[in-house]
Amino acid sequence: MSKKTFIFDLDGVIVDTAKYHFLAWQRLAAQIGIEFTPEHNEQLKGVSRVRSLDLILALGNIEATQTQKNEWLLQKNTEYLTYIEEMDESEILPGVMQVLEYLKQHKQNIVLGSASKNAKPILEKAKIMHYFDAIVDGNDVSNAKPDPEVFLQGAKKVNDIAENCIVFEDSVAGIQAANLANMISIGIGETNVLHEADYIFNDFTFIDLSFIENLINEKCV
Ligand code: B16
Ligand code: MG
Repeated sequence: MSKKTFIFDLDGVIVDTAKYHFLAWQRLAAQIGIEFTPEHNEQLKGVSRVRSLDLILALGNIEATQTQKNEWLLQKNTEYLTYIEEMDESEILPGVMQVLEYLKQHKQNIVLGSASKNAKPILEKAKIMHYFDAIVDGNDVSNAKPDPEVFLQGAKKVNDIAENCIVFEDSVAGIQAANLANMISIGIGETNVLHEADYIFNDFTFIDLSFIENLINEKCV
């Protein structure tokens, strides 16, 4: 069997932390006087913390000083971390473990490519840190998705070339980043949202292990 590099996004692919981001952003938005709905939250998927705040402030046409923004960012993250603190492996999304296990057994590279600066504590809480050969998160990159930097850094960390990498992503920006990196993109979510992906599955329970086996054995381009 050949060796490929499988890069996983975190929020929305491995765990459903979007609901916690939502609760924390919603409380902050309400405090500032902005209505923040689940639909708005959709637009923050895969988007960095700083950019997320800017998008929320734009909803309410609010301008703020950098000092004020930093305070709000800290407040949001402090609340978000209280939810993360309570997390455990039961919050791993259905079907993910089966794929991680298969890749590990078949000695494939497994890499994390996330925009989150909280990726490591989340992996620890979910008790799956040991599956990953490399981690690239929001602390490592300077250019957010759709810039391919996060995935290119991931490939580099395991000494692989981009054409040998497969990316699992739930956000449009993440799929675009994978495509720009010349990697195979697999969208996890809805077809009408992630239509730019090479393959799309509703969730990991729809991924057959024979599909993963074919990806592993597919020749590099
Ligand atoms: P943090 P991903 C992203 O993670 C989330 O989808 C996005 O909603 C969040 O704002 C971003 O991480 C930053 O998260 O505040 O924890 O640094 O999907 O790229 O794994
Ligand atoms: Mg995501």
